[in-house]
Amino acid sequence: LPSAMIFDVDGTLSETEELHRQAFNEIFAAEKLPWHWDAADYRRLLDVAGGKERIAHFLAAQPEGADRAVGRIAELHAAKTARYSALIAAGAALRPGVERLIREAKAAGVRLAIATTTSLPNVEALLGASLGREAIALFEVIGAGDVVPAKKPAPDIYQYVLERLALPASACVAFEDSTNGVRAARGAGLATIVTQGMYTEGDDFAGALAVLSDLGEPDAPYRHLAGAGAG
Ligand code: XBP
Ligand code: MG
Repeated sequence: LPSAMIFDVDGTLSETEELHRQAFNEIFAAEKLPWHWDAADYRRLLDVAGGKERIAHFLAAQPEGADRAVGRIAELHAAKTARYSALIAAGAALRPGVERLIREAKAAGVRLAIATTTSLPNVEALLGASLGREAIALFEVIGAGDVVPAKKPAPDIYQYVLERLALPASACVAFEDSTNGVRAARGAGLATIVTQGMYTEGDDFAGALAVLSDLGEPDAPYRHLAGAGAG
């Protein structure tokens, strides 16, 4: 067993990106900003990790209107975080197998941590809504949001978490869902297991230890293999 498991949040613990997208769009509408990100737009925008960085990247490509928002990115993003946390609190499900892995790992003495680009209130809202507030304490280290200036694919957030765990990368395993996430974890020297998600299926996961559809559930071990033998 590894000494610690380090989990990404968005796309890995839960399919949260549709709620992030909804929260961004609701804030644009509330502020009368003429933008709406559809799913295809958002898939491209996910190349830039971090909500503030994503808005800035988007604004830089707008032919007009961006000047109304460019000085307000932090304010717009704070409103988006508040909206997203409320959406998550109203209902959030973990991906298959996540709760079982977390609980079995903890029971076996494996230390648990989080390395995410998203903001801490969002992590707490997700864990609280899915596992209960007390589950936040299952994670010994939560590296989130702006605690490191360079977001994924930079390795900084994983290095931050490893330092606080006081463990070498070789003693840990990372769980990720995206190209940026794998690059960050691999950049920190971590073996990385990928569970592909709705926005990341088929992406480049070069260097990953394994690429899975999900972490499975013991009562449905062959579910995602349906059709695998065809052809
Ligand atoms: C997820 C992200 C996050 C969320 C938005 O990346 O890129 O930016 O989409 O979160 P990862 P914030 O799963 O690789 O950490 O708006 O709170 O930044
Ligand atoms: Mg992710």
